[in-house]
Amino acid sequence: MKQLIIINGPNLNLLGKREPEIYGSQTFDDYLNILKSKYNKVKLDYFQSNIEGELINKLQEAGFSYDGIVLNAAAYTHTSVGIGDAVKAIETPVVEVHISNTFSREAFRHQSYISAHAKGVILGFGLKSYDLAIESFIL
Ligand code: CA2
Repeated sequence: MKQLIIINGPNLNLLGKREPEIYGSQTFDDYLNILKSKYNKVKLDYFQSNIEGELINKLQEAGFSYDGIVLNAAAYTHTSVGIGDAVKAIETPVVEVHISNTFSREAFRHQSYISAHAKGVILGFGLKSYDLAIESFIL
């Protein structure tokens, strides 16, 4: 059985509770249950933190044992050399995911410190971006 982990960055714990016009009205916990039943042949773990160092620790911990990492580093995508370095350093392939189309938003969201080290990038499909990332690991 493939082992995947979704790692979500800062403020994604507010999904479904704030800014539904951008990020939708579903909480991530509800969506995670849908993902788990849809991809029941996969062992799907989940980690969320608002703290950069905790995200780096989790990438290092998961990055030598899991088959794939689905990473939405949220705002740290655009600022964190440390998270980019961690993605580069680990062995497990990382698919970078964003709910919104970051290229149709402010210019500062066009920069990613992760993309160059990711296996691929999926963005702009709402929460479906996570489905597509999981599928990229199982197809
Ligand atoms: O579109 C995405 O998935 C983002 O990674 C989301 C980040 C944003 O900084 C990136 O540019 C694009 C923001 C996540 C914040 O999520 C919230 C959810 C509900 C309410 C407020 C924030």
